[in-house]
Amino acid sequence: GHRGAVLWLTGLSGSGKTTLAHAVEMRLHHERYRTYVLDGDLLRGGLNVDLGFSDEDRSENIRRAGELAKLFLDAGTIVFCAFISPFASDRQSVRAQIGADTFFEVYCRCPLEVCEQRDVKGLYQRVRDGTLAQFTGISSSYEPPSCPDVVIDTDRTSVPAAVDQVMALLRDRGLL
Ligand code: GGZ
Repeated sequence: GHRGAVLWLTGLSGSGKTTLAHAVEMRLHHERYRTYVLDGDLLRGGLNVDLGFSDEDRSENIRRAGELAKLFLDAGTIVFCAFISPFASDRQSVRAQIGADTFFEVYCRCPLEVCEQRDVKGLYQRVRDGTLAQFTGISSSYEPPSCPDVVIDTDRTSVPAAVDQVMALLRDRGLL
Protein backbone atom coordinates (compact mmCIF):
# COMPACT_ATOMS: atom_id res chain seq x y z
CA GLY A 1 0.00 0.00 0.00
CA HIS A 2 0.90 3.67 -0.15
CA ARG A 3 1.90 6.07 2.61
CA GLY A 4 -0.73 7.99 4.49
CA ALA A 5 -0.75 11.75 4.75
CA VAL A 6 -2.81 14.60 6.14
CA LEU A 7 -3.69 17.45 3.80
CA TRP A 8 -4.95 20.25 5.97
CA LEU A 9 -7.04 22.82 4.11
CA THR A 10 -7.48 26.12 5.91
CA GLY A 11 -9.32 29.26 4.81
CA LEU A 12 -12.42 31.38 5.25
CA SER A 13 -15.97 30.07 4.95
CA GLY A 14 -16.64 29.88 1.22
CA SER A 15 -12.97 29.85 0.24
CA GLY A 16 -13.35 26.48 -1.50
CA LYS A 17 -11.81 24.04 0.98
CA THR A 18 -14.48 21.35 0.64
CA THR A 19 -14.67 21.67 -3.15
CA LEU A 20 -10.91 21.35 -3.51
CA ALA A 21 -10.68 18.41 -1.09
CA HIS A 22 -13.26 16.42 -3.05
CA ALA A 23 -11.74 17.34 -6.40
CA VAL A 24 -8.27 16.14 -5.35
CA GLU A 25 -9.83 13.05 -3.81
CA MET A 26 -11.46 12.19 -7.13
CA ARG A 27 -8.14 12.58 -8.95
CA LEU A 28 -6.42 10.32 -6.40
CA HIS A 29 -9.16 7.70 -6.66
CA HIS A 30 -8.46 7.46 -10.38
CA GLU A 31 -4.91 6.55 -9.39
CA ARG A 32 -6.19 4.05 -6.81
CA TYR A 33 -5.18 5.85 -3.63
CA ARG A 34 -7.25 5.46 -0.46
CA THR A 35 -8.55 8.81 0.73
CA TYR A 36 -11.06 10.32 3.12
CA VAL A 37 -12.41 13.83 3.61
CA LEU A 38 -13.05 15.18 7.10
CA ASP A 39 -15.15 18.33 6.87
CA GLY A 40 -15.85 20.84 9.64
CA ASP A 41 -19.39 21.43 8.58
CA LEU A 42 -20.16 17.68 8.60
CA LEU A 43 -18.39 16.87 11.88
CA ARG A 44 -20.28 19.69 13.54
CA GLY A 45 -23.51 17.83 12.70
CA GLY A 46 -22.38 14.75 14.60
CA LEU A 47 -19.23 14.09 16.60
CA ASN A 48 -18.78 17.80 17.35
CA VAL A 49 -22.42 18.73 17.79
CA ASP A 50 -21.63 20.00 21.29
CA LEU A 51 -19.29 22.69 19.92
CA GLY A 52 -20.10 26.25 18.87
CA PHE A 53 -17.95 29.01 17.42
CA SER A 54 -16.24 30.53 20.43
CA ASP A 55 -12.43 30.54 20.25
CA GLU A 56 -12.33 27.70 22.79
CA ASP A 57 -14.81 25.57 20.88
CA ARG A 58 -13.01 26.12 17.59
CA SER A 59 -9.76 24.98 19.22
CA GLU A 60 -11.45 21.87 20.58
CA ASN A 61 -12.98 21.23 17.16
CA ILE A 62 -9.52 21.28 15.58
CA ARG A 63 -8.02 19.13 18.33
CA ARG A 64 -10.64 16.44 17.72
CA ALA A 65 -10.21 16.73 13.96
CA GLY A 66 -6.48 16.15 14.43
CA GLU A 67 -7.15 13.05 16.54
CA LEU A 68 -9.50 11.69 13.87
CA ALA A 69 -7.00 12.45 11.12
CA LYS A 70 -4.40 10.49 13.06
CA LEU A 71 -6.62 7.42 13.11
CA PHE A 72 -7.13 7.57 9.36
CA LEU A 73 -3.41 8.06 8.95
CA ASP A 74 -2.74 4.92 10.98
CA ALA A 75 -5.01 3.10 8.53
CA GLY A 76 -2.77 4.28 5.66
CA THR A 77 -5.22 6.78 4.24
CA ILE A 78 -4.59 10.15 2.59
CA VAL A 79 -6.82 12.33 4.75
CA PHE A 80 -8.17 15.71 3.68
CA CYS A 81 -9.17 17.98 6.56
CA ALA A 82 -11.35 20.89 5.46
CA PHE A 83 -11.72 23.18 8.47
CA ILE A 84 -11.57 26.95 8.70
CA SER A 85 -9.08 26.31 11.53
CA PRO A 86 -8.57 30.05 12.11
CA PHE A 87 -5.84 29.83 14.75
CA ALA A 88 -2.22 29.24 13.80
CA SER A 89 -1.45 27.66 17.18
CA ASP A 90 -4.14 24.99 16.70
CA ARG A 91 -2.88 24.13 13.22
CA GLN A 92 0.65 24.01 14.61
CA SER A 93 -0.46 21.59 17.35
CA VAL A 94 -1.95 19.24 14.79
CA ARG A 95 1.18 19.46 12.65
CA ALA A 96 3.30 18.53 15.67
CA GLN A 97 0.99 15.69 16.60
CA ILE A 98 0.86 14.22 13.09
CA GLY A 99 4.53 14.78 12.27
CA ALA A 100 5.90 17.49 10.00
CA ASP A 101 6.81 15.02 7.20
CA THR A 102 3.22 13.76 6.96
CA PHE A 103 1.24 16.99 7.44
CA PHE A 104 0.73 19.42 4.58
CA GLU A 105 -0.95 22.76 5.04
CA VAL A 106 -2.97 23.95 2.06
CA TYR A 107 -4.04 27.58 2.30
CA CYS A 108 -7.23 28.24 0.33
CA ARG A 109 -6.70 31.97 -0.03
CA CYS A 110 -9.64 34.06 -1.09
CA PRO A 111 -10.52 37.69 -0.32
CA LEU A 112 -13.38 38.06 2.15
CA GLU A 113 -15.35 40.12 -0.40
CA VAL A 114 -15.26 37.22 -2.86
CA CYS A 115 -16.42 34.74 -0.20
CA GLU A 116 -19.22 37.18 0.63
CA GLN A 117 -20.23 37.44 -3.02
CA ARG A 118 -20.25 33.66 -3.41
CA ASP A 119 -22.23 33.19 -0.19
CA VAL A 120 -23.09 29.62 -1.16
CA LYS A 121 -25.01 28.98 2.06
CA GLY A 122 -26.40 32.45 2.75
CA LEU A 123 -24.33 32.72 5.95
CA TYR A 124 -22.74 36.07 5.04
CA GLN A 125 -26.23 37.48 4.47
CA ARG A 126 -27.20 36.30 7.96
CA VAL A 127 -24.14 38.03 9.38
CA ARG A 128 -25.21 41.26 7.66
CA ASP A 129 -28.74 40.79 9.03
CA GLY A 130 -27.27 40.47 12.50
CA THR A 131 -28.55 36.93 13.10
CA LEU A 132 -25.16 35.17 12.98
CA ALA A 133 -22.43 36.15 15.42
CA GLN A 134 -18.77 35.20 15.85
CA PHE A 135 -18.34 34.82 12.12
CA THR A 136 -14.83 34.18 10.78
CA GLY A 137 -13.31 37.13 8.98
CA ILE A 138 -15.96 39.52 10.29
CA SER A 139 -16.56 39.13 14.00
CA SER A 140 -14.09 36.33 14.72
CA SER A 141 -10.46 36.33 13.66
CA TYR A 142 -8.64 34.35 11.00
CA GLU A 143 -4.87 33.98 11.19
CA PRO A 144 -3.46 33.21 7.71
CA PRO A 145 -0.73 30.55 7.62
CA SER A 146 2.76 32.09 7.69
CA CYS A 147 4.42 29.26 5.78
CA PRO A 148 1.84 26.95 4.20
CA ASP A 149 3.05 24.07 2.03
CA VAL A 150 0.97 25.43 -0.82
CA VAL A 151 -1.20 28.50 -1.41
CA ILE A 152 -4.17 28.25 -3.74
CA ASP A 153 -5.68 31.56 -4.81
CA THR A 154 -9.17 30.18 -5.22
CA ASP A 155 -10.59 33.43 -6.60
CA ARG A 156 -8.45 33.13 -9.74
CA THR A 157 -7.58 29.45 -10.02
CA SER A 158 -9.85 26.93 -11.72
CA VAL A 159 -10.65 23.76 -9.78
CA PRO A 160 -8.62 21.53 -12.15
CA ALA A 161 -5.62 23.91 -11.90
CA ALA A 162 -5.93 23.92 -8.10
CA VAL A 163 -5.98 20.11 -8.13
CA ASP A 164 -2.80 20.17 -10.25
CA GLN A 165 -1.11 22.37 -7.64
CA VAL A 166 -1.96 19.96 -4.81
CA MET A 167 -0.93 16.92 -6.88
CA ALA A 168 2.41 18.60 -7.64
CA LEU A 169 2.96 19.14 -3.92
CA LEU A 170 2.21 15.49 -3.15
CA ARG A 171 4.62 14.35 -5.88
CA ASP A 172 7.35 16.77 -4.74
CA ARG A 173 7.12 15.39 -1.23
CA GLY A 174 7.35 11.81 -2.43
CA LEU A 175 3.81 10.79 -1.53
CA LEU A 176 2.69 9.70 -4.97
C1 GGZ B 1 -17.58 30.41 10.72
C2 GGZ B 1 -19.52 29.17 10.53
C3 GGZ B 1 -20.07 29.90 11.57
C4 GGZ B 1 -19.30 30.92 12.19
C5 GGZ B 1 -21.54 28.45 10.92
N1 GGZ B 1 -18.05 31.13 11.75
O1 GGZ B 1 -18.67 27.45 4.88
P1 GGZ B 1 -19.33 26.43 5.69
O2 GGZ B 1 -20.31 27.09 6.74
O3 GGZ B 1 -19.92 25.23 5.07
O4 GGZ B 1 -18.30 25.97 6.73
C6 GGZ B 1 -18.32 26.77 7.89
C7 GGZ B 1 -18.43 25.86 9.04
C8 GGZ B 1 -17.19 26.12 9.88
O5 GGZ B 1 -16.86 25.00 10.60
P2 GGZ B 1 -15.34 24.64 10.92
O6 GGZ B 1 -15.42 23.45 11.79
O7 GGZ B 1 -14.57 24.53 9.68
O8 GGZ B 1 -14.85 25.95 11.74
S1 GGZ B 1 -13.59 26.09 12.71
O9 GGZ B 1 -12.43 25.44 12.06
O10 GGZ B 1 -13.42 27.55 12.86
O11 GGZ B 1 -13.91 25.45 13.99
C9 GGZ B 1 -19.64 27.57 7.87
C10 GGZ B 1 -20.34 27.20 9.14
O12 GGZ B 1 -19.60 26.15 9.77
N2 GGZ B 1 -20.44 28.26 10.13
N3 GGZ B 1 -21.34 29.43 11.81
N4 GGZ B 1 -19.80 31.66 13.18
N5 GGZ B 1 -18.27 29.43 10.09
